[in-house]
This record gives sequence, C-alpha cells and structure tokens, in this order.
Amino acid sequence: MTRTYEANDIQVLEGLEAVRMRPGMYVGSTGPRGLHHLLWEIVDNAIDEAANGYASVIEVILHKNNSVTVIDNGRGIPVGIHDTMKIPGVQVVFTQLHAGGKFNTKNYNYSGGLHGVGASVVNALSRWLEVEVAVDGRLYRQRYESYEKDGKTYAGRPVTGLEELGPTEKQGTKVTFLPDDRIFDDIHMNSDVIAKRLKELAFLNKGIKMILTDQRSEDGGSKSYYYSGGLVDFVEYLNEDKTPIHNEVIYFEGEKDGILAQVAIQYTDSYTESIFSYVNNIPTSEGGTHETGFKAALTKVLNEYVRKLNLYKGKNGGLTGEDFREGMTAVLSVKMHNVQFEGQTKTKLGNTEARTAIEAIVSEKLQYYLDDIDNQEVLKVILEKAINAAKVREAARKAKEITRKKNSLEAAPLVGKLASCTGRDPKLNELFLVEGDSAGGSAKQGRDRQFQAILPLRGKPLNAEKKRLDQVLANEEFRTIISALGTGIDEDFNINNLKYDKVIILADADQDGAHIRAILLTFFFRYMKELITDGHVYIGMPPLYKISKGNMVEYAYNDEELKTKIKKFGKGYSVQRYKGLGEMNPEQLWETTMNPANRSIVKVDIEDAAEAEKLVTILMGDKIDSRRQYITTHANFNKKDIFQEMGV
Ligand code: TTJ
Repeated sequence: MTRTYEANDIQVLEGLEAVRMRPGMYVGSTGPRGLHHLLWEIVDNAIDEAANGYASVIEVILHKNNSVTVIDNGRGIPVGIHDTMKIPGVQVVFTQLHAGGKFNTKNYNYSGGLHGVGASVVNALSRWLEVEVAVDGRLYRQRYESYEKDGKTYAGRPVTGLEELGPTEKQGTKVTFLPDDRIFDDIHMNSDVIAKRLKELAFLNKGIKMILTDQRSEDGGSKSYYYSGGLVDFVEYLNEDKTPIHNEVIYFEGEKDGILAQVAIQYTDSYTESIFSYVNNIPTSEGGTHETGFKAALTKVLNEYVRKLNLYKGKNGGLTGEDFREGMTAVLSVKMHNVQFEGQTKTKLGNTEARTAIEAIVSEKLQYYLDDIDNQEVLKVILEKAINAAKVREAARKAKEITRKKNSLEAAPLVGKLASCTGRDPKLNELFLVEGDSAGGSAKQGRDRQFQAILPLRGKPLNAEKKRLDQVLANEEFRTIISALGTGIDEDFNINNLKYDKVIILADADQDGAHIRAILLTFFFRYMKELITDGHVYIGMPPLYKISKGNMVEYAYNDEELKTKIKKFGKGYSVQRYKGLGEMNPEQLWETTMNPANRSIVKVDIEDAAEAEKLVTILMGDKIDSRRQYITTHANFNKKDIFQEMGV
C-alpha cells in the first residue's frame, strides 16, 4: 500500500503570537542573520520537495519592495481540509507553530534549518505573506498579515480564505513574504549571501536548478545554479585553482541506521586539508561527530593498505590521520533526523550515532572504491602523498626537538665542527657553509677569524641522492646549521636570534656543489624563509681558473673572464682549472673567495614567498622537465650560475 502525504499528516502543536514576542528564539536574531533565516526556512521546504524527487527548479526573487518570493515546481502544499483543524492543510502550515511534515520513513523530510521551526515562523515575522499552490490543474491562494489592533498584536493571521483562482497549467508552490520592519533592524536582503547559499544548495542537491533574480539590481538579472554532478562538481569547483594529483573525484554514498552520507574527495599537490561538511544541507563549520567518523574511517582504511602493501616502516607505527589528509579536498554531506548542534556557533554535530554510522559507511565504501581495479592509480598517489607527509612530519619533529634543546646544543659537540668567530656583533659576522672537510680546513685557516665563522659540511651525506627534504632534515649537517644560526626553524624561527648577518654557501662549481646549494636553499626557503627574504643568504663564487705567468697570478670566475685575462697575459701563461675548493690553499681561498675586498658573492633574493615555494617544489620535485623549464625562464645570470650544473 502506498502511502500518500495528505493534509491529515500535518502535526499540530500550538499558535503564533509568541514568535513575535521572542523572535530571537526562533530565528536567532533580528539582525541580518535572522532576516536571511526567513528565506532559508522557506527555501528548505522547497529543497525537501526537490530532494524527494518531486521538484526540479527552485526560484528566488528579490523584489524592489524587499518582499521575497520562493517558487518550486513540486506537488504543491496540500489544500485539502485537515481532519482535526478543519482548515486547509496549507493554512495549517502557515499558521500553526511547529507544524511540519510528520516524520516517517516514506516521506523523507530533513528540513529543519537551524532552528527547525518552519514556515509559520516566517509568516509570524512578516508584515504579510501570500501563498499560491498549483495542484491538480487548479490554482489556490491565501494571504496572511501581521498587524496591531486595539493595542493587541496579531501574528500571521489569514486575511482571506484559501481562494480557488481557477485552472492552471502549472504545478507547485509559490510563497511571497515581506519581512516585518517592526521586527528586523533592516529588511534588505543581501543578494551575494543568497547567491552563495543557492549555489551551495545546488552543489549539495544534484540536479536541482536554483535561480536567483534580484529585481532591485540595475540589470534585474537572474543567476542560476545547476550541477548534475553534485558533490563531485563541488569538489572540482573547490579545487579549481589547485593541482589535483588524480583526475577523477572519488565519490561514494551509503546509508546506515537511517543516516545517509555522501562523500566526494580529491587530492591536490597542496599541503592543506579542506573538509566541508554538512548535515541536512546545513554547513557544520565546527565539524562534529560525522567528521570524526569520516576521518577515523579514512585513516583506518588507508592505513590498512599501507600495511598490506608494506609501504611504510615508520618508527611510531602507522601514518596519522593528518598524513592522509594532506592536500585533501573533501565534501561530506549527511542527512539524518533529530540533529543536535553544539559548539560556539552551533555548527558542530553532536549526535554520537552519526560517528558510528558515517565511520561504517565510509569504511565500507572507500575500501570498495579503492579495491576497484580501475582505481589503483588513485590509491597509489594517495598513499605516496601520505607517506611523504609522514616522512616530512617525522623529520620536522626531529629537527624541532633539536632546536628546542638549543641551549644545551650550543655547548654540545654537534657544533664542535663550527669554527666560530671572535667578534660578537652579529651584524658584522659571516658564516661560511663550506662543502667538504678539506675546503673547510682551508677556509678555517684562510679566514679572518674576527668576523668569519666556518662550518664545514661533509659532502657525502648531502651528495648521496638526498634529494628529499625530509631526509635532508634528518641529516646531522642540518642540525648543526640550525644550532649554529641560533634562529630555530619553522614556526619557532626568530630572525632576531640570528648570529650572522651573512650566511654564505661555498660549494664547488660542479654538479655535486650545485646539488648541495639547491638543498641548502630549499631548506632555508621552507624552514627559514625570512633568512632569504631579509637578504642574509649568499652564494660564494670561487674562481673557475687560475692564470699564471712567472709570479703574476690572476683568477677567472667564468669563461668570458678567462679569455680576457689570457689576452692580457700574452704568450707563456699557464691555466689551472679548479675542480674544487679543496684545490686552493688557505691563502688562495681567502684572496679569491672570502676576502670582502676581492670576492664576488651573489645575494639570494626571491621576491615573493610564493615564487620561492614554487622554486623549492620544482627544485626538489621529480619533474626534470619543469625543473629545467623553471631554471631557463626564471634564472637571471647570477642565479643561472648558481643552478647551472644542478643536473638539469
Ligand atoms: C506535501 O504533501 C503533498 C505533496 O506536497 C508536499 C509538500 O508540502 N510539498 C511542498 C511544500 N512543495 N513545496 C513546498 C513548499 C514550498 C515553499 C516555497 C514553501 C513552503 C512552506 C513549502
């Protein structure tokens, strides 16, 4: 037996004047939020009709006099006489407080806005409201008004009966109301706010066309929103300016214990997570039990793959939830009854049953999706991204631990390799990061110890294909650099504690040297950005050639210079090509590379942080093509020198 929804199904609890006495209790406030709540309340009803498959178009019209119309093409509110009330169903809907569709499993009704109060509250807080219902080829209309008479307040009183206007081709419900300026501070609704919400509703309810017409605007134009892909379109929209790492948006939906969940996910190459969650189309910005369930399932399912495929051998067991959510954009839309909202702004779902239901749905459906032979590539990129996140996190944690122990570190043997300077004014001091122990030794001997400190970096650990930052951070050399600089890193970074005005990277002019420079710069970019933006980082430029004739010695820093100098020397010269810093004795190193009077150093300056990030990503990324591309397009002459032999 199919059950139809009739006038009798509308439950009746009580009457209306109370709403005008305490409007805040029903719509939150008499400010803009409360005002717009009137509209959401009406729109929710139309959305329900559409969500049940009976309406496909919802139109909102903002009129010049600040009245608002909402139209749907659904079945129409019942016009039949209610059994106990003895008035038309539509009149019950607009005049009886808490009247609404009775809950049963046949007629889903998740309506309920923030306060779940219904159309009668809108009527009570309006100067007038008119409803037109087109049903079974007949058009009906009723008008309600709120007014004062003989010192008494009348709220949302019918001023006409339910009139039958005649035949119609149409079907659906049309409600127009004028918010009461005796209640609300300002009755002018904001078209942008409404457009944003209608768009959101169109994303959340696929296939429903939402139209907004603002007759108050100059062009009086209409905007419309329609997304056949629903949440999938939503996620694609959210990721519009990002770079997805898999093409297809992951989508699944499910139901458990009367709780429905729809989920859309796509990962991008970014490092942030953005989860947008909704309950009954209401944004839950503070999250809540449904989000907790979603996250728990995601972590559990993905960790199972990591374990099964034996992909990660982290010290502290599996990957964390955050690892799996790095770069994730997700929309979670839940439909359920008896919602309880909590939190500061009442935008946090409190129902405990939502956590278990959503966790069960997501566990099952996500695993099903990722087991699919067609989705193995998606699975792979997600796991790779998460494992990388875990490694970076682990390394960053280690590095931070070190800086936290900064004081003990300064005296510790770690810095033993550092030959510090005697001068105590950081503004005059320089720190040379020198590739290799032998060059480091020469630099120590050749330097001016008053203001020049030397930190030799052992070439090997840095050279050995340690491209990835997480591995780099775990490196002892970096811990030494961090404590030598004194600044701390990442969020603990404080430029005021910098012990050197210039940090000069001194590496060979070969591929290994270029690699070390890139790794160091990347490290600074990512964890000590200000060090670069404040102009403290330099690249030292050792000469490439030594030209001598008798006791005349000159140095050339590039091929051009070599040609000029050779010309100058005439016949009988000899040229030595330096293969590395280590070939220079301390005096030569001082003369050519360290002495401020002769040396040429290049300041590393990247204008904006965004570009710097890009540089880091490209330099550290695996995409050889984009690395080459980047360096060709962006590197100026000096920077080209820096990167010339990075192996790209
Ligand atoms: C009730 O049962 C019979 C078929 O229609 C059901 C119903 O109430 N549908 C409905 C209500 N469609 N649209 C509405 C509605 C639309 C607006 C704009 C405002 C309100 C209060 C209800």
